[in-house]
Amino acid sequence: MRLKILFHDNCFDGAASAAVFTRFYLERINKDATVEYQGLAHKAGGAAIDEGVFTGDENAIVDFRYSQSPKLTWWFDHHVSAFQQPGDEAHFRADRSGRKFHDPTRKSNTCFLADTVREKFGFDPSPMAELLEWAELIDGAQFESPRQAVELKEPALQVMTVLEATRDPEVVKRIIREMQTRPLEEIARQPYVADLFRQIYAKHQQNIEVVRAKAKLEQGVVFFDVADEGLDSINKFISYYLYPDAAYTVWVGKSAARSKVSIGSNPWHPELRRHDLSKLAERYGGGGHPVVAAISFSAADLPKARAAAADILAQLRG
Ligand SMILES: [Mn+2]
Repeated sequence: MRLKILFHDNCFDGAASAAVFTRFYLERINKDATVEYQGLAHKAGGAAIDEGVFTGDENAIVDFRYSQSPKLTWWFDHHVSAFQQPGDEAHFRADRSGRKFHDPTRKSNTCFLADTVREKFGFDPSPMAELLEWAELIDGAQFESPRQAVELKEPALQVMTVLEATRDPEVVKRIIREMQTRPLEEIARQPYVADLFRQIYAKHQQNIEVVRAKAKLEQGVVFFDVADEGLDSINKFISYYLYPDAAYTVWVGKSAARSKVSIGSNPWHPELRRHDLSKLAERYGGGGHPVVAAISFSAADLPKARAAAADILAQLRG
């Protein structure tokens, strides 16, 4: 029996969700299953998930949007924008399998999944308590301070950084396998993680300087455009490290594969929030959470990404 687990790629919550689901499945559903992993990334225009990814006898998606494919047998997500295709939500509501779950009020998909399979399938998630705590803290942006989120001293945050930055799917899969049994401190100490972290951290220090040079705070909103630098993923708290009193950040990035507009609110100043960023992003084909969202465009559509960012900036500053 082959189990395929599809998870939100380059994301601590996505990887931790995959680790918890694996342990649950092997303990409570089928201990003899062989497990394969594949990360899913958001595509331009919110395109449907390619049928070709469902290669298991059972297929699970965790921390990523819904699919109406009959091959999808398990689903757990907490994104507000989980239903992107016409008919997705009605299809989910009509599902009677008892194996598909959505709760957009949950901070982390990892804890949502763990709680759900504990209640419904008698899984004991307590050996994974450390992982659950960090997933909740990271995905809920419950860091003590911008300093904690940007200086990355805790092992869990080093693992998070490697997961977010690596383009090597084997690294992500190895971390998912190790998250099932090993403490995060032990994972962070291993050379394949520690060496990558050192490289990424050096780049991260450069990114802080790029943002410092480019970012402008006006009317409570930080804006910067690092598309020309070829950056499309940076630590999302740098702007609050530099501007602790900002309410929002809007930035434009670009990689070989895509152009991207990222929108976030300052987690340390929730009282300054006046917009639902998920709704704002949906107008341009993106999505996410009320407090943090993003819109992906093709690499060639950088001018469209810039126009969307300018539009959103005007709305947040207005
Ligand atoms: Mn998540």
